[in-house]
Amino acid sequence: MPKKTLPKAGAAMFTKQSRPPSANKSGKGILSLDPANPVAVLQADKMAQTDAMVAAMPFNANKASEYGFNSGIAPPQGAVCPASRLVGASTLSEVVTSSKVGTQATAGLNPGNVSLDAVRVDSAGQHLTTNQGVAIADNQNSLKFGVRGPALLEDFILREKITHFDHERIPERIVHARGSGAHGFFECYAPFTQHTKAAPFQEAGKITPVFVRFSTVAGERGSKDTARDVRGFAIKFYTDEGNWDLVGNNMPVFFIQDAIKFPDLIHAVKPEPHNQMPQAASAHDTFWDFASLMPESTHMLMWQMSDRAIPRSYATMQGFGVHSFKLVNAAGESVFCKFHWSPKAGTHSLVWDEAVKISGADPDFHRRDLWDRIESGVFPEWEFGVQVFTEEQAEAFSFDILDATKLIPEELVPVQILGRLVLNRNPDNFFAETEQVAFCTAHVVPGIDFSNDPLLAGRIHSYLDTQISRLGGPNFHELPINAPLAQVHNNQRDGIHRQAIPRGRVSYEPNSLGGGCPFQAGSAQGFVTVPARQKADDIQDKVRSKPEKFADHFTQATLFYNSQTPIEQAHIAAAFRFELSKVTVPAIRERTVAMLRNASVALAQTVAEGLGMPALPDAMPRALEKPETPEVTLSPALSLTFRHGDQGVRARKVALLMANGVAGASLMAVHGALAAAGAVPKLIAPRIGSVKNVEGSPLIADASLENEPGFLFDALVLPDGQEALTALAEDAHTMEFIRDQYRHCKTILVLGTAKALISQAGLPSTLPDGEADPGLIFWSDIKDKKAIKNFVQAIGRHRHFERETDPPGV
Ligand code: HDE
Repeated sequence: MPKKTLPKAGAAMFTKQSRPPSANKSGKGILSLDPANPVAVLQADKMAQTDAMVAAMPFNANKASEYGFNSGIAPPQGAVCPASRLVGASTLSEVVTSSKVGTQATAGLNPGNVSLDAVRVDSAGQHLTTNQGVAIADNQNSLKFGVRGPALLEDFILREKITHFDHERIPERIVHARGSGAHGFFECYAPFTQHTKAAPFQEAGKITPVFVRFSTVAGERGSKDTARDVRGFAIKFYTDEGNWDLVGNNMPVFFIQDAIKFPDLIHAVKPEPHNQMPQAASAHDTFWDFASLMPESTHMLMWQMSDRAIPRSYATMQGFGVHSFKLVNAAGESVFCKFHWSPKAGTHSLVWDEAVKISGADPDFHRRDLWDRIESGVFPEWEFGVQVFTEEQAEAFSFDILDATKLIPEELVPVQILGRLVLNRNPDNFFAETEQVAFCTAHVVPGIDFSNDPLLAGRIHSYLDTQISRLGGPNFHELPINAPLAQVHNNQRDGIHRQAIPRGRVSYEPNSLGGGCPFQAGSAQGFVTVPARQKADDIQDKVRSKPEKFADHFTQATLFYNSQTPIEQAHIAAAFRFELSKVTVPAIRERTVAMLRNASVALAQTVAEGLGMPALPDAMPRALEKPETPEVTLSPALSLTFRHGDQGVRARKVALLMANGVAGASLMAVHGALAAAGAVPKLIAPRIGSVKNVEGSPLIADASLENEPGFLFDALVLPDGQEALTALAEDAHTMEFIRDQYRHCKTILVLGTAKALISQAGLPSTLPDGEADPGLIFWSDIKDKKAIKNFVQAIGRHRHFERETDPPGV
């Protein structure tokens, strides 16, 4: 839309030259127009211009366009602009210098991340001040009457400091309270204008700044990162047409189908209300009571019991928009779509025993991992893709695309890659950025629209609503992390903590006193809702019900389970066994297994045996006896192993054990090779500090066996050197270190005589089937470079599940 260029305000207002010829006439009788009185001249100018402008709008020309269906599809642009900034000015002397929304703003150009940069505080070289900017002479003592006397009420410095401290906390998010965030960018690979006019997808190479927050769902703000849980994957795109928040998860489906059940779901999974236990865990009575009464949750339960729920890193998990959305192009044509994020590093998870141990040793495991990756320049990266499909295709699917408990198999509708997401900057301040960021599913931009998914409808309301209590009022969008880079102009006013200082006296539309500004953008530039979404809805009236296909609760649960590799299936069964073994009411356990039986008899059978049930319960009655035949019965794309990524070792943490008397040369050769491959090698000794190296200068330990136990690492190197091996063997931490690495199916490199530690730790030297263990690599000849290469490749495979037994042998 062409923007009118307005004369600049400010100093120019005070010059005679800015006075239009009509000023004398309009100013008559109100001010004496003494040319020596520039203020009077200016006031007269203002009145004259105002009068002319109001007169130019004898009626609301757009009124007629507010009625009828077609007006709703293509609303017109609003009315005129003022002749100059003077007419809209609050005062005669105003100058609006902001480069974002001020007089100086250049039409069509969005400055960089002004909102954040303008408020970053750098205290280097600065003295302490109060919040009023008054220098503080003494920050050690409160003001007292005599050194041993009472403190004085007069001490405004003490009182300001304590009062601010008293109010440092804000309510945590009701769900997704625990999370971590980072800045980055989205880069478009190629224009996708045939399907969407959304700003980020308009041209190849276009960069859109983003802020991303990952989270768990059930735990409180200080809870552990490695709980078995869904992970939030929320992205705020600061597009040049406003903010777009894609608030998704690391799983493509959800537990429930209608927003009205969300408070029930969350009440069931959160710590039980009488004793606030358990924290960050679904393994308790109320969750499984609810879940087993809601058979539509079966598909999501499969995902939640899979290794997806215990990711190795935020950087190694997929992301999904979950709901069906719409893409809209410049011609107003629309298609349905699903959004996907796929990690370039591959999808990798923890194993349960490891996740439990990590939660004790490092509850910040994922937060630390994200921070470390970005600080060390190993930027997490994902490819962004869409599944695009038409309404006609959707109607023919065996499932309903408005049902958030269903996914669209990639084998049915392939994912088209549109660009990449890179996270390259940690926040400066956790609270100001990660805690105060406010994602809202209602934040969409022209080119993106909603589907009629009833779960999404509730979310469109919920997120904006929740920010009002969490961030204290309706102006949370003005917090720097939430402020769009695009300009904001509307007639919303006031409210707690208002930052913007709107100029002028007009705060309504239509107006003529502000020259009609800000005016409605019209369909050419503004957001227009796609009129037709689901044809079936048009012929129905108000109703509280669900579409018939929503009643198929099990077909896709079966699809997911059957598409997993045997090891993934075994993990799912073990997770059900663990969770249900924590349920104290036998009838809830039985009901859940009866429900599972509808998805997979084999799974139900394994779980029943694992729970010591005498017999497999009868299958739960189905809501829909004869579901439609699915288009796809096996979807390899649903297995974690399908997305192994580049199989590199970047950011993988490798422990190199050592003690006094270590043979340093071979150990440091491995260290060098790992670092060169992008891994993070760490020297671990019985205590931190210097360690005697029999072959050269002492080595400095990065951590101790006690403060960074084995399960925190992706791989292990056992050193050569008899004295060191004896010292390590005497420390039980070493044995735990080695056993955990082995049990969690990680790669172990054994240098020279360290072979002895393997047998001392009780590790079998072959796989259960007698084959060689590809994750157990022995290296005796330092000149043989092949062993290191094998080691790096083996780490790239992430795990050696061939080794795994249930129960574990080691
Ligand atoms: Fe959320 N959800 N949700 N959710 N959700 C929130 O918003 C809600 C749902 C998701 O990092 C809350 O700011 C309802 C699905 C993420 O800040 C709240 C329903 C998906 C985050 C809320 C859902 C999500 C939230 C809590 C059912 C995946 C964290 C604090 C209708 C597509 C965003 C807040 C962040 C957070 C409501 C279901 C993802 C209360 C009512 C499905 C990633 O507004």
